[in-house]
Amino acid sequence: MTTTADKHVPGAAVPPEGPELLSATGTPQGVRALDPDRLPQLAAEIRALLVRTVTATGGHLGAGLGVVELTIALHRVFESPRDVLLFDTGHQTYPHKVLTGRAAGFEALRQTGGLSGYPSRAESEHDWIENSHASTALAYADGLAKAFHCTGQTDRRVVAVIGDGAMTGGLALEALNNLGGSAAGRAPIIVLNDNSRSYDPTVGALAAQLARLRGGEEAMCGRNLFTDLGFRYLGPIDGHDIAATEAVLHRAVALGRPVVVHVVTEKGRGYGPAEADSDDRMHACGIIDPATGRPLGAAKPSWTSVFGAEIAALGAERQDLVALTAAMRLPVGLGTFSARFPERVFDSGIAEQHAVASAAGLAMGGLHPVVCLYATFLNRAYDQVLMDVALHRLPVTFVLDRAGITGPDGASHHGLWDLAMLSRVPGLRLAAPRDPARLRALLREAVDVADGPTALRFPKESAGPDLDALATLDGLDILHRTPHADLDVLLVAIGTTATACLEAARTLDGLGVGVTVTDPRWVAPVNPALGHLVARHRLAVTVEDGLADGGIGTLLAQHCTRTAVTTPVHTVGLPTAFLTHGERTDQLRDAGLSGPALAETVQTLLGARMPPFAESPRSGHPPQRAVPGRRA
Ligand SMILES: Cc1ncc(C[n+]2csc(CCOP(=O)(O)OP(=O)(O)O)c2C)c(N)n1
Repeated sequence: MTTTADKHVPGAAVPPEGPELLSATGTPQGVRALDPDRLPQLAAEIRALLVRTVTATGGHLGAGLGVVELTIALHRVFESPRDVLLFDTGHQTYPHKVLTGRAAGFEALRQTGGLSGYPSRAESEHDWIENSHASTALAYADGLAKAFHCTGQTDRRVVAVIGDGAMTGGLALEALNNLGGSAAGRAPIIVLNDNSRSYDPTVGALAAQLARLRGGEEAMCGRNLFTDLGFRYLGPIDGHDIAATEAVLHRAVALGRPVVVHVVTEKGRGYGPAEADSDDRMHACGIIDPATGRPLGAAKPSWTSVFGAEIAALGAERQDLVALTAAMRLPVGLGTFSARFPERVFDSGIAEQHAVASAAGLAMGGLHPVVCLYATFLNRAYDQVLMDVALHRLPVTFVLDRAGITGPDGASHHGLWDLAMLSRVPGLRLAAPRDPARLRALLREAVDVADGPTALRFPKESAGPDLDALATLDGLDILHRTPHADLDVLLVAIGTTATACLEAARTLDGLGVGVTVTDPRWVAPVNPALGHLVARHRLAVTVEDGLADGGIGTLLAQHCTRTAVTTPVHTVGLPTAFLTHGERTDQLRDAGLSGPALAETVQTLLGARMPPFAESPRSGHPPQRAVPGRRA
C-alpha cells in the first residue's frame, strides 16, 4: 500500500505557509469548517508544533506524529465531545490536544501546572479517559456505548482508537470477545491504528495477521480474525490520506454494527530522526536537538543502564537465566542481553499478566526468569505474582524500573504501589538498591534465590554515586553514625532515599542529634535485626518513595509491635493519592522526602518526645537540643 499525503519533514520547523491555520482552526468546529485542500497544511503545522515543543520539553513524539491525519479525520467526521473519541494508552493524543484548543499549552508540556502528557479530564471536555496503561479503550467504549443505548442517547457515537501494540493486551482481546457480538446500534467503532510497532515491532500471531491484512491477502478472501469474531472489517486504509480516512469512518458509522477500521500509519511520520530510527527512540524522548534528534546535555548513567550491563554479564555466567519484557525490551534495559542471547528473551507484547504467568511456567521448567517491567505496569499482573508465582514458590525475579515518583508522566505512571503490594506477597523477598553497586549485588543475590520469588525496584533518574557502608550488621548496611552521640534517631533508608537520609543526618549531627542511618537492602520481609536496631534508638523514621500508608515503614512498625519493641516508628513516604505530573525532585520534596524536609521532620518528632532546644554551648554553632542523658 502506498501513502499519498504530502510529507513534510520538520527540522525546517515551520511549514512554508506559516502556522496561521492552527491558530484559526484549533477547535473541532474549526477543523470541520476547513476546506479539504487546506488540510495537508494543517497537518504540517501540527507536526511542526509538536517537533518544536516536544523536543524542548521531552515527551511522546513518534506516536503523535503518526496520527496527525487520522486525528484530523476523526474530528471532521465525529462531533467531539458529543461523540466520544477514546485514544488507547493516550500517548498519541498530542494532535487531539492541539485540535481541541490546547496548542498554546505545549510550551509547558508535562511541567508542573502545565499540559499533561496524557489525556486529562481536568484539561478538556474532549478527554473522556485519563489513561497511559494500554489496552483499556475498547472496554471503556463498550461501557459508554451501552450506557448511551440504555439512556436513549442514540445519536452519540463512541470511537476507540487503539494501536496494534495495545491490541496485543489481554484486556483488548477480552473486549473484542465482548464487542464482536454486540447488538446493532450499540457497538462502538474500533479504529485500529496499525504502525506495526509497539516500541519494537509488534510481536505474535496478531502482528502476523495484521501484516497479512496490510498486504491485502486476507482482505481478498473476505475473512479474517475480526470478521470471524463478528465484526465488519474495513481496510486497510492509508491513515495519512485524510479524505480516504474520512470516507471509511463515514462508512463505519453508516454500518451501525460492530466494526474494525484498519488504518495503516507510519510512526514518527514527517520527522526525519524518528522515521530513521529503527529502535523507536522517538516513541518518548527527553530534551533533544530537533535537527538531529540527539539528546542535549551529557548523558548520565541511568539505573536502567546499570541493570542492563549487569543482567548481560549474568547471562554469560548463567545459561538458565532468561529475561521477559512486555513490549519494552529497550526501555527496561534488555538491549545488550537481547543482542547477546536473543533466544533467551521473550517479548509477550503489552501483556504483563501473560509475561508473569509464563515466567511461572519457565521457572517450573527449570529456568530462572527475570521479568523486567516498569513498576506501574506490574499492577496489572498482581494476581499472577501472588497466585501463579508466589503460591508455587517459584524462583522468578521481578525487576521494576521507574519505581516511585516518575515525574513528568503523571498520575498513571508513578510507581507508588509496588512496595506496598509486593511486601505483602507471602514468600517474596523484596530489595531496593540505594546505588549502582547495590543494584549489581542485589541482582546477583536475587537470581541466586531458588525457593521463591524476588523483586528489585529502582527509580527513573540517573544512578549513583555509590554510597558505601561504614559497617554491615546482620545484613543491615550502616551508612552513618553520629560520633560520640546517643542513639536518638534511626533513619531507615529504603533504596535511593539513602541520599536524602544522609543529607538529613549531616544536618542533625550539627544540631547535636545522634543519628544512625541504615539501609536494610532487602526491605521485605522485615529483617529481625532491623527490629533490634530500632529498639536501641529513641525514635525510628522510615523513608520510602512509595506509599507511606501500607508500605515498608508500616511493615516495620507492625513487626515492632509484634515483637514488643516500644520505640515509635514514624513512616515518611508518598501520600495515598494520584499525584500529578511535574519535576521528580519537586514532588519528592513536597512529599517530605528531601534531606532538609527529613531533618525537619526528625526535629519535630524529637521535639514532641524530648525537651525543647537549648542554646548551643559552643558559640557559632546552631542551637543544640538538650537531650536527656547527653554527655556535656
Ligand atoms: C499496560 C502497559 N504496559 C506497557 C506500556 C508501555 N507502552 C506505552 S506505549 C507502548 C507501545 C504502544 O504500541 P501501540 O499501541 O502500537 O501504539 P504506538 O506507540 O505504536 O502508536 C507501550 C508498550 C503501557 N503503556 N501500558
